[in-house]
Amino acid sequence: MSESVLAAQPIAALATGPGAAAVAMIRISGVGSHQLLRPCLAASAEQNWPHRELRLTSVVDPESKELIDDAMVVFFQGPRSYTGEDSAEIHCHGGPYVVRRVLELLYRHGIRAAEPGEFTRRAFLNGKLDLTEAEGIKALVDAQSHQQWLAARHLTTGRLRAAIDELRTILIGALAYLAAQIDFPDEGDTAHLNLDPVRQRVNQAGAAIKTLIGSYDDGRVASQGLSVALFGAPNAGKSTLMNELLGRERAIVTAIAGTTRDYLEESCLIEGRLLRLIDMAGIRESADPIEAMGVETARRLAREADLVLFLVPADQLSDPTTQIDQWIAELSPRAHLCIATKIDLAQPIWPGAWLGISSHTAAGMTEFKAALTAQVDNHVGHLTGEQAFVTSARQANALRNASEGLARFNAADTAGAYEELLAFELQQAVSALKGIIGEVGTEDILDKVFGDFCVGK
Ligand SMILES: Nc1nc2c(ncn2[C@@H]2O[C@H](COP(=O)(O)OP(=O)(O)O)[C@@H](O)[C@H]2O)c(=O)[nH]1
Ligand SMILES: [Mg+2]
Repeated sequence: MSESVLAAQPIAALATGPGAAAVAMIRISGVGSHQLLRPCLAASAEQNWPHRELRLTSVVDPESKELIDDAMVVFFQGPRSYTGEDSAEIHCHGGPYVVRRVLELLYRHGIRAAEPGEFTRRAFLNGKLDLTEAEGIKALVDAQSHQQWLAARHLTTGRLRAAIDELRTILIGALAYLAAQIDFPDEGDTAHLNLDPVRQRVNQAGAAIKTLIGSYDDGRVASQGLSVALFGAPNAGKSTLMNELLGRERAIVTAIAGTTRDYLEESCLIEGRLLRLIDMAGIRESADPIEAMGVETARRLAREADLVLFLVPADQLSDPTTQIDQWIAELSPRAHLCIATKIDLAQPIWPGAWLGISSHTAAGMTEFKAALTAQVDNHVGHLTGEQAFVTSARQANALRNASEGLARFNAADTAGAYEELLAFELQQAVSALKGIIGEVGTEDILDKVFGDFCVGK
C-alpha cells in the first residue's frame, strides 16, 4: 500500500502518559474518523458540534448501549488539525482500564491502533511541519532540562528550517545562474563563461554551512547532555563519585582495584543541567584480557567525551602533574578538570587549577558541581541568540554531505571541468540540504526519525 493510502486510514492512540492519572487523552485521526467516532458517543451529542470546541458527552458502546465513560470530546476538521487530517480528541478518566475500554471500542469500529510517531508523520506528510520541526516535537516531549528545551524550541519554532531554506535559496540561485550561462553564454565568448557570481554564492553558502556544522558541538550538548568521562587509576574513586552524583548506588564500589571493567553511562541533572556520566575501568597495565579491553575502551571514551575528569587520590599526589600531563598528551581531551579525590584521608597541597573533593564527606562538592555546570554553560549559554544551530547527528551529517558537494564543486571548478559537472555537484549539495528539512528523502530516513517517537505522538 502506498504511503498516501496508509496515511488516510483512521488511527487512534493514547496521547497522554500511561498509568493512572486524573485525565487521559486519546487522539484519533484520519479520513472518516469523525463519522466512525460519532456512533460511539452519547446520542445526546449534538449533530452540529462546532469544530475545535470541547464538549461534555459520554462514550457509549453502540451495540450494547453500555456507558463506558463520561468524557470531553473535541473535533478538528482537516487541514486545521495537528495532522492536517480530520481528527478528534477524547479526554476521558485517566485509568488504564477506562483507556483500554475506550480504545477497544474504537478498534472495533473501524479505527486502528497508531504506530509510534504516526500522528507526527502524517503531519509531516501533509506539510504541517518539516522534518526538523518534527524532530523538535520529539525533543520537546523528551526534554528534562532547560538546555534541552532550548534546543527543542529552536527546532519547533522553525529557526533551523529557516536557516536551511536560506542556504538552499543561495545555492539554487547559483544553479540558476550556471544553467543560464550554459544555455545562453555571452555572445562571442562561449569559451569563457563568467562564473564569478556562482563562485561567490557557493563561498557564501559554504562558509555558513561550515559554521552550522561547527554549531553541532554545542547543539549536541544542549540536546543530549554534556558527556563526562571519569578517568583515573583503579581505586581513584571514580565509581564512588558516579554514585554520589547520581544519588544512588549505580556502580559497584569495592576496595579491590579493577572492580569496574566495562563502562557505565548514566544521565544526571546537576543544578538543572543535563550530563551523561561515564564510569570506566581504571587505567593500568593488566594481564587480564577483559580488564585490558576495558582500559582500551576507557581511553577511547575519554577521547570522545566533551569533558574528562582526571581523578587522583589526594594521598597519592606526590607528583600528580607528570601522570596527568602524560594522559592529556595521549588523549588530547576536548576539555578536562583535574580532581584530587578522598581529601578526607589526606590534605595535600594540590596545584592551583585542581579541585579537591571527598565523596564520603561531600567536602569540595559544591565547587566541583559549579565547575561541572560551568562546562555545560560554556556550550549552551549563547544558544538563546539568533544564530541557528544543529542538534542531531542526522542534521550534522546532511550538512557535511552538502559541504562535501561544494568542496567537489570547487575542485572541479579549479580543474576547469565542464559546467554540467559543476551543476551536478551543486545539485548534490542542494539535495543534501533538502534532506534536512525532508523535502527530498527516503522512506528509511522517515522511519528513523518517526520510529523514535512514542505511540500517540
Ligand atoms: N575515604 C574515602 N574513601 C573513598 C572515597 N571515594 C572512594 N573511596 C574508597 O576508595 C575505594 C575505591 O573506590 P571506587 O569508587 O571503587 O574507585 P574506582 O576504582 O576508581 O571506581 C573504595 O573502597 C571506596 O570506598 C572518599 O571520598 N573518601
Ligand atoms: Mg570503579
